[in-house]
Amino acid sequence: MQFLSNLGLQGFNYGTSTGQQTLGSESGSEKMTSYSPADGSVIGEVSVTTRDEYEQVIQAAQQSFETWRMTPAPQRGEIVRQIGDALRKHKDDLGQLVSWEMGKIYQEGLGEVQEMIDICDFAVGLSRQLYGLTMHSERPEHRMYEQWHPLGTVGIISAFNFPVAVWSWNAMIAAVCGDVCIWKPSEKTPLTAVACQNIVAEVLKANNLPEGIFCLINGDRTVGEWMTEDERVPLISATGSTRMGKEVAQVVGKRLGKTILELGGNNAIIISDQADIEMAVRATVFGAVGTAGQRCTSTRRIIIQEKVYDQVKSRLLEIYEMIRIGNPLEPDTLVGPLIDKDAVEAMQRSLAQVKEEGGTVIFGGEVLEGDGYENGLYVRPAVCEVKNEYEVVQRETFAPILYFIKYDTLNEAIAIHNNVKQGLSSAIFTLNMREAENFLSHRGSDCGIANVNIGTSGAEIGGAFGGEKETGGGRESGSDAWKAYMRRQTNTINWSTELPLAQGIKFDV
Ligand code: UN1
Repeated sequence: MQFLSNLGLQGFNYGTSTGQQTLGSESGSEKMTSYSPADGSVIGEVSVTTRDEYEQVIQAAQQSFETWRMTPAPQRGEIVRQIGDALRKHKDDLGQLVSWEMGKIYQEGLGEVQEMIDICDFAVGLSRQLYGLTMHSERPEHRMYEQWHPLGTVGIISAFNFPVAVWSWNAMIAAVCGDVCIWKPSEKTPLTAVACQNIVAEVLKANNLPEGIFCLINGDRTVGEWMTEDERVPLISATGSTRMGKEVAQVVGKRLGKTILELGGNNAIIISDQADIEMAVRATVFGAVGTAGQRCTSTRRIIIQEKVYDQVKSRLLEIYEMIRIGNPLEPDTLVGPLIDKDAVEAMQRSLAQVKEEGGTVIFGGEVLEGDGYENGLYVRPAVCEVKNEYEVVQRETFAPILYFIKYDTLNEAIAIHNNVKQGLSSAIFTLNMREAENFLSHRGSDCGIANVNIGTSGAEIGGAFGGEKETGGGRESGSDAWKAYMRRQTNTINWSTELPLAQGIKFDV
């Protein structure tokens, strides 16, 4: 596996780092093992962060913040530009590692690294902006404006399914904003994180930057909790399940810290009888089986107008028959393995529940056996006919299960669409402009992302990414999501010779 050594990875890897420096010792460290879901083989070991090492990381972060916040934002942008270049250089290797450690196909691994490159470019531009507003004072010869200052240390908790891109959305934006970061990646994908840390280290070294600007810690939830409980970390950005997000929100909320939460989705596509059906079906397939249904934007439900229901169903099943499932690094594969045994079991439980609640599994769902499938993590994507109100349909199962639901009127479709607890991504396929605008209007989709004639997954980095309701309300990546990484300050400057009070108050002393 040439890509491992190209990324500076060996059997044992330090999972705690303040930039270039690694903390811990090979002999003394507790270790966690990274397995490839592709074939169950061990890829490497990563040391678990101890409480002492965590303290050292926090202190390095706090110290480096003193210099980083005083580095002009465009110069911070220059560092991020160089990180983007380093990622370009390592795109193939990192794409392969993402694929090998997480299980998504190589094309999607490359796409993920491209998202990192894109966010670097975006952040570089942003580093010359970070605009505040000016406003007019009610008092003569006074000036009012607002400016944005860095927050401090940002804690990033990321999930296995986008093991590197989601970190970069947070870290690169935070970096140009003048913040320093501590990243705790998923325990399921620790090596991709070490690889990113190595790539960043090249740039830090070339620029003689202090330790502490980009930090890495590793471990289970205990390690995550040190950070969420820590008052020295003013912002926690967490991606993962709604259950995890609720816990993080409570712990951080208790100390009145800030959070950005990007949690579960239950994303649907409405397919109208006025849709380009072929286009709708193709978008559905990518959304439902891409990344083996393990994106938070994966398409979980399709809500189909009854006149085209049979047509959509037969065309979709035709394509599902042809989906090639296998080793994610093989160029022909479209669907790789699920991340682990727990994910396979959760999928099987959900399919059993579909039947218990009165639905039908009309295609797939089985765990594959035989050549290449020995580790039991390969499943055939499933299609089910259900009712939206089933408990199982209301839940996000992180697996390739697609639910079919029928509708008559568009109002009914939108009601079904919104009648779930999550609110991340959504789409309508229709060539009718009135239907499309209805879906995008105030009475339409209640999600953070709403698309017309494209699917629910595969968002571009330029928009703000995140969703409503149990999805957590946070926004990351593009648009003005950067504001969450800074603190706003309103400034009023008196350049007159008087001291007038606002609201015309007289207070003569
Ligand atoms: C995620 O699944 O956590 O929109 C992020 C998409 C990707 C990001 C998904 N750009 O599908």
